[in-house]
Amino acid sequence: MSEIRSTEGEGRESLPPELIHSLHVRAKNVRRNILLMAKGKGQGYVGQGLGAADILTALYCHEMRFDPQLLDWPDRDRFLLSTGHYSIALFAVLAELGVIPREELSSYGADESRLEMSACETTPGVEITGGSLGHGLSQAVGMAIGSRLSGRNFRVYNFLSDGELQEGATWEAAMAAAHYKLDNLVALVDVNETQADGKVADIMTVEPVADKWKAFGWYAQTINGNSIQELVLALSLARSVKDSPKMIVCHTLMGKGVLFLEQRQKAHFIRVDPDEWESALSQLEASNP
Ligand SMILES: Cc1ncc(C[n+]2csc(CCOP(=O)(O)OP(=O)(O)O)c2C)c(N)n1
Ligand SMILES: [Mg+2]
Repeated sequence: MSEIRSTEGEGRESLPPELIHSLHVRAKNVRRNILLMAKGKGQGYVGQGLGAADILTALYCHEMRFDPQLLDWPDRDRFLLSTGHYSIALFAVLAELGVIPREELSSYGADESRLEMSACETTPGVEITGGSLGHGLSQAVGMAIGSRLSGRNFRVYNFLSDGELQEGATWEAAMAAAHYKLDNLVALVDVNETQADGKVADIMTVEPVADKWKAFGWYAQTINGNSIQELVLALSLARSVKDSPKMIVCHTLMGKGVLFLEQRQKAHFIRVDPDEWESALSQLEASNP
């Protein structure tokens, strides 16, 4: 049932240009929110946020059944952020959708702020408390089974990172998801080739990522996670595949959209001077669209 493929170049013409344009505009807004958050305290997981902005935009602004006015709607699709330190990206898209007030963004990472550097489920719109890596997929499996048993049929999306694939619990959950044929479960892994202490390939390689998921009985696709077109197509295909859980392996560039952050060698945690956040914002504004 599982298959490895790339959607690159396929079917782009079948996607309405206005849809792609509107999602590009949204993704840029999300990136702006990320920079405004980082500017507040002068630091944060900005590289991850900018790298994952297109993934969260495609999910929240297009694919997921999610109503920002009805956060407790029982039939909503669930987005589970395993990687709590990517909270900056989640808050940015929630702010774009009006769930989090824009004025609050600058409090990211500050004492008493709801916008913690590792996401907590007490913040509106956040489904699980992340931070301790390797637990999100197990929770996603439980929720996907719960969706089936309750007859609600919501979908569950789990966002993982490549460093997180080194956690053994992830693979126990992967086995269970395939065993129960959880076709309402879609996982996306951000392969940015980096973890806290350096390059994933140097510390403990996780490649070949898609082959591993295929071997575990998942339907696997590999795409450019900074291409809105590829994300929209891959999510649509994942939705249509039956009888197995689905993995989308997303290759992304840390710092995407801000040249000097894209070129940074150590990007796991970024701390720069206040005037540099201003130039980051200017670089973003100058970029397309
Ligand atoms: C169980 C657990 N072990 C260690 C950590 C510390 N930690 C936080 S982020 C991180 C890096 C994980 O890799 P990845 O998410 O790919 O890093 P990034 O791409 O964000 O640089 C680690 C080891 C943690 N949060 N949880
Ligand atoms: Mg990584």
